[in-house]
Amino acid sequence: MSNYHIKHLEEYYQVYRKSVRNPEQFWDEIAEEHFVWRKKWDNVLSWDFTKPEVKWFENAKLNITENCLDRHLPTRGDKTAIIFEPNDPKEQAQHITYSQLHARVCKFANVLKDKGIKKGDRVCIYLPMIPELAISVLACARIGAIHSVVFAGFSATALSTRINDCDAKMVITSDGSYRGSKTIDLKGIVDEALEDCPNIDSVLVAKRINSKISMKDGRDHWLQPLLEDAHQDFTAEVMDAEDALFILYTSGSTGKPKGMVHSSAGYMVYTAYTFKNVFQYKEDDIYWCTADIGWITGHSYIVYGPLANGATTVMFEGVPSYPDFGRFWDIVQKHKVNQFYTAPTAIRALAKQGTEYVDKHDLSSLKVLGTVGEPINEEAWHWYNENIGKKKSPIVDTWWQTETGGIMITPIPFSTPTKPTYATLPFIGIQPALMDENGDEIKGNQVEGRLCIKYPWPGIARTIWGDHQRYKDTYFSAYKNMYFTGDGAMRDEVGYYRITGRVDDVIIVSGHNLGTAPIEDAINEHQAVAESAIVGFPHDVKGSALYGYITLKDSGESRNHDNLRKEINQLITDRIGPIAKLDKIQFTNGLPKTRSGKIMRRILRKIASNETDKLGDTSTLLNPEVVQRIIDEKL
Ligand code: 7RM
Repeated sequence: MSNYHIKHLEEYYQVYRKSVRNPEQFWDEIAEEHFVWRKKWDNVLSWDFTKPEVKWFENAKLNITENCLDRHLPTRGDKTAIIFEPNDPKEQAQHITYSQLHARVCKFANVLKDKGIKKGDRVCIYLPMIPELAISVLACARIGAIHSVVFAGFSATALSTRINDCDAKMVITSDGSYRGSKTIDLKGIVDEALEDCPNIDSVLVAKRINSKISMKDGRDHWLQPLLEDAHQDFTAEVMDAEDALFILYTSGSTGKPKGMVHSSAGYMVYTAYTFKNVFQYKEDDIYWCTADIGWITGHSYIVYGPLANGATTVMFEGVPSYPDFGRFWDIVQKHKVNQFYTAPTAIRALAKQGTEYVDKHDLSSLKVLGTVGEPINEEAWHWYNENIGKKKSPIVDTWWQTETGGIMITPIPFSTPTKPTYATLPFIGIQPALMDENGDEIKGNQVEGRLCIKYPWPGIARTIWGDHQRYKDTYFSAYKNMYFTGDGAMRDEVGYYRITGRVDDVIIVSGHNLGTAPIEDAINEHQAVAESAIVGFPHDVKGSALYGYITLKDSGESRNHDNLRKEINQLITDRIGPIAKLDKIQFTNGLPKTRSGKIMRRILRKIASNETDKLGDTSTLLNPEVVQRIIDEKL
């Protein structure tokens, strides 16, 4: 029996039980029947969460691009693989077939090879959402180079940190990018970043906005002429199942970003299998995920998962508000999108505009709606269900992480009855556990705890680049023999999960994970700042927004506060990016601290959220007197 495509709830339970009773046999069958291998594995799984070490499909050989491209050529060569929808709706959309995509990836791989890129080298990709982004990702995979895509909204400092952390040799970028009515000078940002990156040998530059940019002799090369001259065949490099496919950076609660490393075989099997089932993708469907490929959602569910299934995947360059707030619905109508996957923050922003823009469009092609990135509030869920899905398209609220590679807790549409704000049931093969503060598992239903996973799944990240100890400390040390997610969750009376949010110092703003520590580090660089603490507070569009409590040095006391606020947000923009700017900045003459000198962010969080009645006992603080003052002076 093939368990590749689950079609009803009974089947889900049956396959789920099978997948947890005998995971190895289960994944062995999925991997065997639905992918092409250069050589099969000797062993399905070996693992030890105490080291931690996880290996799937040991000694198997493959190239993920043969699964995403070559194998489709005989049957789907003329099928559209990627629909590129440009920022400007007046510019023609591009339909790239599987044969064309294959040729373009091969040409690109030849260019990489020509420029000295070899298997195992790291290549940093800093591109807007244009076809070259997907193509360069696949070209790296084809040659066996490890791609590290950096979201093109990150600043020069954030980019150079990521380039240096993995010691990349090459950067792939563009002359600039379009974002609504604006253009962004991406090449300028790269040039600035590279002042601190001595090991970059070459920069490939795609032409997008035709701006005047400077090209450094010997280092920078225009991409298009190189591609034109390149051969359109490239024999895929043979990769080991456990060879790294890519690195993707995610914020940590402390210090520098974590370069999560994903494998070749396990990641492929997991993203393909989840894609097929979570979106119930059928041949000829048009699937659209609005994420940027700079995030894991784009890696797994714009590029690899859809292409491994021979799907048609939409890539949108623009923003939901340009030329107006009807743009998403315009694209759904234009391309007859069947599956639509977006973030709660986008839904809230669009819901704010009422239904005027929605009503003007024909959304009848939609069959499945998805959300990802943060908890979806009840109001947004209903708005999405009623106005976009017309109560006919199930909503899949998918919980997962950069670290998990693919979707972990989710309804299966048309099988799992949905429930607003609940991600519902574990996906096939996923064994969640809720843990209490003493490290014991909380069994039974109607309980709440910290969300862990008890058993490996093929998509789990294998390490943090260059820092296996940090991987162990972050994910495998809080609870014995468990992967700790950093999230809290509830389990209801029927076993459905509801994710309640982060339990660490990560704040999710508009679906972007932001660690408080790097933001505080940036603020503290300001010469007038003595100390700072960042907390999240509820925001009707962003989900959470950032509230900063800042104490000034004596020298800063006389400065104009509004100017200081501007300078501080500029510093954050320079160090991290505009997504990390603070919504509110309150200057205060002290921060509440424990006796050991730790800032009590819990108290600051309550104040920022107007929950001062729930402060609890503050008398044990080192400086309880500052609390009332902060409340009185709250913004
Ligand atoms: C895919 C992605 C991971 C964090 C995760 C959660 C939060 C993601 C949901 C969610 C509630 C969801 N990767 N999160 N999906 N919270 N419901 N459906 O977002 O690495 O960028 O973020 O996002 O806190 O730990 S991520």
